[in-house]
Amino acid sequence: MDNNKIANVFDELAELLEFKGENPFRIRAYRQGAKAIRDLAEPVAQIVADPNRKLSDLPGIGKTLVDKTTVLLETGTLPQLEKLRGEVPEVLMQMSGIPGLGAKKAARLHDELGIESLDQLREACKDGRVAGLKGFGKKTAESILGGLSIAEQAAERIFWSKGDQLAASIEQHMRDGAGIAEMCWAGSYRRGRDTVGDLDLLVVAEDRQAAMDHFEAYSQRTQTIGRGETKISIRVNKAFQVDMRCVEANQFGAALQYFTGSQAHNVHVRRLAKKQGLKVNEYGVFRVDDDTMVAGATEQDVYAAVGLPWIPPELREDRLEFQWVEQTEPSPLIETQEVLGDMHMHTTATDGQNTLREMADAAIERGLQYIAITDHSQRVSMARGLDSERLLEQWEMIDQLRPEYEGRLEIFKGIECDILEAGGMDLPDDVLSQADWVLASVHYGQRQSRQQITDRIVGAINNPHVDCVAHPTGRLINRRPPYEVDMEAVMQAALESGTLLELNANPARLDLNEVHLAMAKRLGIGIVISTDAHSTYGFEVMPYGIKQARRGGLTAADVVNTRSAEAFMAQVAAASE
Ligand code: DGT
Ligand code: CA
Ligand code: CA
Ligand code: ZN
Repeated sequence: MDNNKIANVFDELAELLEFKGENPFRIRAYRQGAKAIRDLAEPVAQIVADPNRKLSDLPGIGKTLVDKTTVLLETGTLPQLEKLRGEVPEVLMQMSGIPGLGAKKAARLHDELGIESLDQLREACKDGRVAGLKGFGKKTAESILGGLSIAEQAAERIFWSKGDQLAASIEQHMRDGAGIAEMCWAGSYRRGRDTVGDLDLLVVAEDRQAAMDHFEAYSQRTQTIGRGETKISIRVNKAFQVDMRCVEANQFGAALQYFTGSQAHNVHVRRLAKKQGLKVNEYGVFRVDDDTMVAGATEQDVYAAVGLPWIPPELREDRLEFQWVEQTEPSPLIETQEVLGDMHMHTTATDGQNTLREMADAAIERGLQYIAITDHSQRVSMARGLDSERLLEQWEMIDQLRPEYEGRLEIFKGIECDILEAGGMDLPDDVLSQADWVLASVHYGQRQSRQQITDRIVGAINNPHVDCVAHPTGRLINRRPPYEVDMEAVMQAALESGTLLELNANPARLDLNEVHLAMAKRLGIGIVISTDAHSTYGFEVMPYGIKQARRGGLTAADVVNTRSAEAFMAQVAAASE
């Protein structure tokens, strides 16, 4: 059993226990354990097998989790899981996957209205039965309906980061098989879309049947949807589809170009080709008059044949790329290793899982040169947000730590300060003025009108102490739409005041999105890509932010935290003047 499967078991266990009304601490322990295992850089089995190491030394894994992991590794299942599955109706599990519908409400819908399926739930929301339940009301019924459609979309499209884990695992499996000469992912995954509908793999194989057999032998396959001469589709983990196509080596580039898409990009390329008497399809580039093949083995050849430089997959949306190629020397898009600082993270002072010192050490290990500690402000009471006093104490601690880290890591005194519902900042100006770095963010009152939200954010931007707006649109992919906010007004204000905008690299956020990033770049607004790490593992999400930045056409020059700590702070200081 791999880490992901074990983590899924613990998540399911937590979910089931919640329905049974179990001790919340126990439930949380399972969820934390699931996350810790999912985030591990090596197989859990390896640690268990090593007599010199203890699983319980890992943060977030207590004795119960150790025992259960051992049983899972040995037997592939848990008696407790099987038992609970039998006790909790499946529809309850489905309902709990709906945003805004917790275990308690789901149980009442099942018990009091006899809801046995999501279709029945939808009906009951529409015909007023849900609204009629005590404590539910019309608003709840409406939000459940909204949640149902979000959940449906979520069932179809997965986060890019999840697609990435699955792709890596399948790729590893395929490499173990013999006779694969070439292999590359195509589709939306290769383009780095924030969610992917399915995965598309292209291979060149000596023996196609053998390659397909091996593909079908993938351990997480649950079903084969279809298998033909050159294409096979399987289902993985119940819902997710993975396609594999076998192509000839001399057509690999053409197939890769075609199946990477996007469709809109391909339409544009074909139009350019046609003007030159060429046609492009998944088999190659051909002269229209005599059908001679002029390219096909590599993508470079295909693009060159129609007079284009090779275009990074992230740009292939027919949005920016045909301007990008017009540059005399198209500038390379940003790479993860160009990022030198991380300007958004949390510690145990609020809702982070690691101490300031642990975060600093982990940052050095990642090769970062500077970080800003940005815990929550007091309004975020759920996360024990900092009031002025506690914040000043934290900054004192940073002052004390600084000499120890000199020459290794610059630690900036920051804060993620809430923008209050009524407008204005959550901490007084005389405190904010002492910070090196102030992030402003909206966490409450997200459903206010467009005018209200826009005014709040623009107000924060115009506060001279605010340096950057964190996760500017507030979206949570598959879970929550962005706030109603006038981004043009926000960008105009940011431009005038020199305030920076964040690209939050958390794979569930990726906020700003690629379209807004391109807009910011065009206007010349500085972007800061940060992880919003809530633990030392949290730094790992940076590449997801970089993917998104590349989709927005960003180069290192557009991203302020690719500069040295000194240059970064010089720009921040210049904006405050
Ligand atoms: P997804 O899977 O919904 O996240 O998005 P894609 O872009 O991966 O779409 P998918 O898997 O249906 O197809 C992969 C690529 O293959 C797509 O981006 C473009 C190309 N493609 C697929 N079907 C067609 C088609 O009917 N016409 C054209 N021109 N291209 C297609
Ligand atoms: Ca796809
Ligand atoms: Ca596909
Ligand atoms: Zn944060």
